Amino acid sequence: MPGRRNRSGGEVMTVARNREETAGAEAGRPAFDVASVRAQFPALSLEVYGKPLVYLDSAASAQKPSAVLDAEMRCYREFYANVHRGVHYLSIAATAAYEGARSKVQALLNAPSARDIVFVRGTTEGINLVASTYGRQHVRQDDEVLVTTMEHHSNIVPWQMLCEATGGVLRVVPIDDDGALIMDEFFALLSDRTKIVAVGHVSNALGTINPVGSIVDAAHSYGAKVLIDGAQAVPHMAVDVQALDCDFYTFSGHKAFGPTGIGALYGKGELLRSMPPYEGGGEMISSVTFEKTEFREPPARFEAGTPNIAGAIALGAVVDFLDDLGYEAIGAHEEDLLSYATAMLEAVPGLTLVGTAERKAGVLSFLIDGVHAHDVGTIVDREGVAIRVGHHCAQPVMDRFGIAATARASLALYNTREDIDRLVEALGKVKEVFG
Ligand code: C6P
Repeated sequence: MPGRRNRSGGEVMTVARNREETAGAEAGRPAFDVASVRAQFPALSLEVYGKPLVYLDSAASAQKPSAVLDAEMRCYREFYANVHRGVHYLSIAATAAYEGARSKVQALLNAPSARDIVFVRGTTEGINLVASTYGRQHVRQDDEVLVTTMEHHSNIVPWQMLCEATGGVLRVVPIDDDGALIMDEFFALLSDRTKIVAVGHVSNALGTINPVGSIVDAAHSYGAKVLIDGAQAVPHMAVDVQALDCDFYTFSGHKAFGPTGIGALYGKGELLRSMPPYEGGGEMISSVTFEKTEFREPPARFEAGTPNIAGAIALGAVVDFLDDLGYEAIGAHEEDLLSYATAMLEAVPGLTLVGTAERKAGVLSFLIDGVHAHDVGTIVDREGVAIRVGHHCAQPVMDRFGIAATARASLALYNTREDIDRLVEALGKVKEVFG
């Protein structure tokens, strides 16, 4: 995948500084043409309430390009059978495509080996898998697991459950008023008791991009392992797990333009090999007797039962799709959009942005004076604009800011400045209704 990765340090994410500098500047790539990108997403030409849809809810789940939809359908139509279980033609073809998709995800994350990639249902399952295997193995009474205030519930609850079961202690790194991690507090919380640090690469509620490279380095100096929740990063930026040196990295396909029910967990090979199984069942064993079962090497050990075959193959098509566009061009486009959206929203009377960290991805959480977020969401919906409202499965973030909910517009590579203009126009209706 030439030209896509930035290996120049621990923070491997590519949000370009300046649109002109990089959009289309990657060797041999056509310029990022948002109109032609949009044309690849059938859902983006829908009308709702008689108005063209503006989709600003990609952090919840992204729309799907035809190439991904076709890849999934093609599998079912042309080469579908169970994988790793058949000697017949279709099973061999499906297995080759399924394992091919694993290699594509390996390349996406720059993992050293395809064996380090476990297919999971999504980020939630990836985190639960690590908490219930590596976590159960290594966290003992009074050991500590570090998370941050800005984590999604999926990166809190599994660790809380682990701590309850083992006598471990959950510690929380606080965030400042802009929604940035307070790194001094993180360094102060690290100790020889820290066994796991679990941190989001990008916050779904605030958009903050965390300095995950520095977090990994500091955690490793205490012998702790680091899991990065990449659910909100992979759709937007290049991720290089080797440069980051993280121990685990997980993401969901559906937020990255892929199907629901498929995602991936990267784990360092030696860690995965040392971990017990997550679930028991077919294909994760090398032999079974009633006395004893021997387990297979990873990733099979962690993929009990028939996997989401077509979903995994479609996830492979996501990798091709992102690779064709190039993360540099995607990042430049989204950065331009984020600056535009930030300025436009800041100019809306009575609107306050929640999450103003210096390093941000395309998430704009906001409050409107005197109007409940749910009313904001409902009114803009009638104008054809889809946003999310609520606590975004990040209640501790809401508590930190002393609020119950925000309205959240989240951006993806297919959004345009016109989408932002439509949002701002729709917010004008909120003002009309609530005065
Ligand atoms: N956030 C949102 O609207 P799953 O549900 O397993 O695909 O992803 C869970 C998850 C984990 N971490 C982060 C940072 C996330 O943003 C999410 C999902 C969605 O923000 C749905 S709650």
